[in-house]
Amino acid sequence: MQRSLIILKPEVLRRGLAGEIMARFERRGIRIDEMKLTTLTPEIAAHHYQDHIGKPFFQSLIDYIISGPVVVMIVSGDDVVSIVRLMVGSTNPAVALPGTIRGDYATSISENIIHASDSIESAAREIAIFF
Ligand code: 3AN
Repeated sequence: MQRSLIILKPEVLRRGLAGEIMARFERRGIRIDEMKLTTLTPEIAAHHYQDHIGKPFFQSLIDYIISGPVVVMIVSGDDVVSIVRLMVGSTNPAVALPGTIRGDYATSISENIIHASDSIESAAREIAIFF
């Protein structure tokens, strides 16, 4: 049984899409183990996105993720890391396939609606930051 960390980014709550997106995971049979509504501090956001420190989009990434409340979830299930990544779709919504969350709800790479851990190791690191 694997675990993954999902963040529904600020526009999800601004646009009222949280229930719709969570329902996709529930319908797929993915279990939500923990969930909280929170507003990230710049420090927590930078810790979470530590791999992107120094990249040109780093500051806008932080400014965006702290711009409003987010929903943070731990989900679990067999192969949940890769299943969730496939459901989320490509980082760049311009090439995310219809039927994926980014392909259905996002158009902008800098505001691409959702974060999901990209490996079992990242999931463990990220879960320790938020829970
Ligand atoms: P993913 O979220 O698909 O794992 P990462 O980890 O490469 O993608 O990037 C983390 C976040 O940084 C993305 N969700 C996106 O918001 C932002 N990002 C990534 N690449 C770019 C880019 N070229 N320009 C602007 N923002 C970006």
